[in-house]
Amino acid sequence: MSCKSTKTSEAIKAVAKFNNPIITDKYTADAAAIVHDDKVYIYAGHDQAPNDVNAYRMHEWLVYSSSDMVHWEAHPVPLKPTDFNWASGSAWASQVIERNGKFYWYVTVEHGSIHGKAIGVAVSDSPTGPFKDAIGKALITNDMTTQTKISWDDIDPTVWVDDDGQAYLFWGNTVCKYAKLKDNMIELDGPIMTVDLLNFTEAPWIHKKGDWYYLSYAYQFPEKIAYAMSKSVTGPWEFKGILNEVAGNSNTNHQAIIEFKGKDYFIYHNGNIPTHGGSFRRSVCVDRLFYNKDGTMKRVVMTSE
Ligand code: FUB
Repeated sequence: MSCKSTKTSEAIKAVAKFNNPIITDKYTADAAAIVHDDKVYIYAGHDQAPNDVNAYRMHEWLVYSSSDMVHWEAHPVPLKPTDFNWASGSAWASQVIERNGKFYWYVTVEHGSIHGKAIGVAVSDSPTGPFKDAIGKALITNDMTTQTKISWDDIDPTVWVDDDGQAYLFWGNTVCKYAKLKDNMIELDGPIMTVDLLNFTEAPWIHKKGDWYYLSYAYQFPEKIAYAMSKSVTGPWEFKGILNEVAGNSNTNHQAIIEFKGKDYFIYHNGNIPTHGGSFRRSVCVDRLFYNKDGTMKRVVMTSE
């Protein structure tokens, strides 16, 4: 993997560009990130498609950590779809969230016996694992009865724990869905609702800054990242525009937004590794994110631009 630039968190101030992509020894996609004990952890799917295969081949997720957003440490493979004995494969997009001293990892996988993608949950006492299946079955399965009637509409989970302790799961392709989670984080607690978002494709991500909630998502196809804002995690959401243009050489994009040591970061992927990089051999990147005084986010300037 690449380890670039100077040491310590002071490097964050000094480095204007991140020499993207930040990981170059493996193809990585769909990064989610958390901050824990002064470190950032990035969880990514491993794009393993051979150079002559233009299809997703994703057999494991990876985890990297950093104290300065510049030097990234690779940890042992923490989770695979085969760790869910009801799943058949496909390490698609995921998100880890910490609650009550445990780390819950919400993942997209292919279900082994119910046609289509499903969402599972793994749990660990450590952000780097080992993680194990927390339920023994899927949290969300595809029932082909929703508005989209596609087999991959139940993908891309993101979880938000609100200030009152209520946790919410957002997910979806074509239609953005959400539901409350019980305190145990492994059961839904109420009906599945939908959010009406302009040109929603997939990849919802919830974050909060001040008293604004942000719902960013992959918009159209090839995917840009757009976002909406609200004063409540349950909406109503107001569309605010494009945050990130189509990232180089990849039809998909998938974002994570975090604040770390007083600075805001936009984590995403592109297909820019020379020769074989592309939509099925993607690479995680990071760039700074800036807010306007009214809470809206400035368009992210990718260092590859
Ligand atoms: O990596 C597989 C799928 O591509 C993800 O689940 C989507 O968000 C898109 O990035």
